[in-house]
Amino acid sequence: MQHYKGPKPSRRRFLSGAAAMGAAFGATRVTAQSPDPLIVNTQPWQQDLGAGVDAAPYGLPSPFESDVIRRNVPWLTADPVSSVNFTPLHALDGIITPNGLCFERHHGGVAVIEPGDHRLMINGLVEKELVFTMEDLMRFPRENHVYFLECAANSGMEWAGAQLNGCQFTHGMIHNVQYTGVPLRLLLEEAGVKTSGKWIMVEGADAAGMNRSIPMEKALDDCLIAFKMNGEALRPEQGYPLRLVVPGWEGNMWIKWIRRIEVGDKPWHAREETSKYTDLLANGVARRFTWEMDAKSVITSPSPQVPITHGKGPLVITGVAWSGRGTIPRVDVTTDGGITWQKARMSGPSFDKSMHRFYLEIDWDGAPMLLQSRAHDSTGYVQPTKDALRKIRGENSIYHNNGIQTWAIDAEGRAENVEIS
Ligand SMILES: Nc1nc2c(c(=O)[nH]1)N[C@H]1C(S)=C(S)[C@@H](COP(=O)(O)O)O[C@H]1N2
Ligand SMILES: [Mo]
Repeated sequence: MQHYKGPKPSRRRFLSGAAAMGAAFGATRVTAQSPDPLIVNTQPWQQDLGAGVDAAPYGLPSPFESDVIRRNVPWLTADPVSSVNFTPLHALDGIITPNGLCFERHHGGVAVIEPGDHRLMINGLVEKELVFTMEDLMRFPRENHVYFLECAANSGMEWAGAQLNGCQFTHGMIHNVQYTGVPLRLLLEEAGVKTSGKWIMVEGADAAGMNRSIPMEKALDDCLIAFKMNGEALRPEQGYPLRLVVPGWEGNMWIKWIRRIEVGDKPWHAREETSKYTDLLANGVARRFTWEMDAKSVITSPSPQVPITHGKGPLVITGVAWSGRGTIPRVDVTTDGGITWQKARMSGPSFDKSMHRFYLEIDWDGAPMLLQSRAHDSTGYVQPTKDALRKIRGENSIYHNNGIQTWAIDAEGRAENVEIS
């Protein structure tokens, strides 16, 4: 395990919160002696007409944002077809993940499906087995909800100690979008679930199929059969034309390109295979099902990919927090490795099982910091330290690592992934 050995920050320096901030924000005083050529001279982009409304029928980000992209870690998996890439959390703000930046996790690559050829079947322990076309689904009442999807393996590489340098890689197996879809409950009611139907098995139309089991209680609660994300059609990578949304539960149950729902009396895994996503506990016993994602948070800036470049003075610390069990009413931030904590400012909508955005504005004195954030969810649960998690779950786990993340900031403003204990 890699532990932090740098200078320990002292308590004194960090008592200055936003309220104590006396310094001016970052702006240059205008004087006749030092005119800024970028404001006093006419710039090239002011001298010619720009592109017209026919230049970009589907708009893309500014070319100056070309670094804000999903990235993969080639050594993580043998093949990009059964692999994962990561959301650039460090470069985003607010709570919504833009569609083109949502991380992807495929077991058999992206299926390309013409919506007219797509079918969704409900079979098994139902009164009538049904097949829906996309057109059929559009006739059911639909709902809009913002939910996070987090892969159970998010931060999994960090169990044994600080490893990947950037929140894109340590925490980027998550996205948060607004879904439009039909409540799964309505489709199951249409088919008529028999009283013996206690589980659903959900299957994708991709080469991997997946076949995941979900208890009937959850299926009838808040699951959606979604066809839109952030207002537009699902991206192929996210399951176009249909995906299952399982709010608050681990990503691998959110079947993409969903084509079949089989109602059964027991979990599919009990019949066909063993679960692929198990949590190995300290006593060597594997926990077969862990569904809800526990409360978690991470500081997205400053962080290893976003060092502080403006020197000391006013500094905006920001990050995201989420819980599979509700909302996030509170996030605490420490700049001294947990000696003192300050309540961060939450900003933006607070939806159930959605990402939340927090900020802490400080007056940075230019000394090293150990930055951490700690989420509290609406059930009262508080995000644990990594050491506390290891005490319960041992050193051999991969999945469901929701421990507190530490970034060590040096006097130059550079950030590094470390662990302190
Ligand atoms: N059909 C199908 N559904 C799938 C997968 C898959 O490979 N095939 N991967 C699962 C896993 S493990 C995760 S974490 C999420 C990832 O969703 P995303 O690609 O939209 O991020 O989809 C899940 N649904
Ligand atoms: Mo996953």
